[in-house]
Amino acid sequence: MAFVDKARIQVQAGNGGKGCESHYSDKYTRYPIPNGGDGGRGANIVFVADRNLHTLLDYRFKQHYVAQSGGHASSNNKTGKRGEDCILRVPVGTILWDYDTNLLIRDLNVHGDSVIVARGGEGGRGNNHNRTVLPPHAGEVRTIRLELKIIADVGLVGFPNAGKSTLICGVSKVKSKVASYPFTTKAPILGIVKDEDDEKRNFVMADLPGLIEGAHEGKGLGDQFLKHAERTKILVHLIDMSGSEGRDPVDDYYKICEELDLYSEDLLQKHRILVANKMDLPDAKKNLMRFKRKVTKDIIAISAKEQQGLDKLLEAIRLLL
Ligand SMILES: Nc1nc2c(ncn2[C@@H]2O[C@H](COP(=O)(O)OP(=O)(O)OP(=O)(O)O)[C@@H](O)[C@H]2O)c(=O)[nH]1
Ligand SMILES: [Mg+2]
Repeated sequence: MAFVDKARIQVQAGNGGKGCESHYSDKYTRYPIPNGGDGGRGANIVFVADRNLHTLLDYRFKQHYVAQSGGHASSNNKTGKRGEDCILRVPVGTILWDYDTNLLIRDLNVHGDSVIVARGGEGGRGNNHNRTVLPPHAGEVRTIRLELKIIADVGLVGFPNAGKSTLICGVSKVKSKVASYPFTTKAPILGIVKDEDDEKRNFVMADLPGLIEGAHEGKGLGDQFLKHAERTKILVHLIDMSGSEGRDPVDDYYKICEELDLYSEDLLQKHRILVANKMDLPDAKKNLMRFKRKVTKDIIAISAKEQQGLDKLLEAIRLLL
């Protein structure tokens, strides 16, 4: 499934620092006083959910993480320094599994959620207070499987050839196949629409396969992906305003609405942004005027191919999100 992102990494928590064996004596002490401190604790490996991240890509490039060891102790009762935790940030919705036992560790589904997956080793014991010196413990080593079910913020719906793939290619880095035959897109494809100035304004857009009449009954590529549309926050409904292939944009609009409604009422109730695409083609202006008279004036005109009107569309999406 295109909606699942996976990675596997090995983590190693920090080892404990060595404890110290030492004695204090001066000319007044009859018996030397033991004064070796304890070693510092090794650092933990911690996962934290972060809403500004969207993929596990980083973890596919770097697969080994080692946390800091604890500092060694010294005489005069000085304890070793504690290792600083190694924080691994993952997108909200990431599920962590132990690779070897296949047991669930944690489902990090709220921003800021955190979990320690590997504990740092205890520091070695020093000989102060007349204790025996003990060696430090090693940090935990673990293989973790990460799984992310990406939930798109925005889903693109519309007839085949409306220009959904052209649009997602224009606003994100994802490559979705564009061609002039219907059902070019056969599985959902996700793209991240970035805002250069503010990471918080990034969102995930899903290019969904085209809808046709009867999709709710499974016609065409049908309802398998309407399930995905159900999980998005808003829908962008794309209409080919040029009326190419002898199609009528007003008709197209009502047909798609009907399909969404027949599939589930929730889908029809979802926030939707109407978009008139292919405005660079000759008949588009005339059709748009008719569309505004007959259906609604609330529609954003763009040309996905010529990259016109995209800023206005992205602004409208961000406002709704
Ligand atoms: N002139 C013009 N052509 C466009 C525009 N947007 C898309 N097209 C063309 O329309 C055709 C279909 O575009 P796609 O982006 O593949 O359409 P789609 O909605 O993803 O289609 P499916 O994946 O089959 O559902 C391609 O030949 C595009 O080049 C546009 O704004 N203007
Ligand atoms: Mg497509």
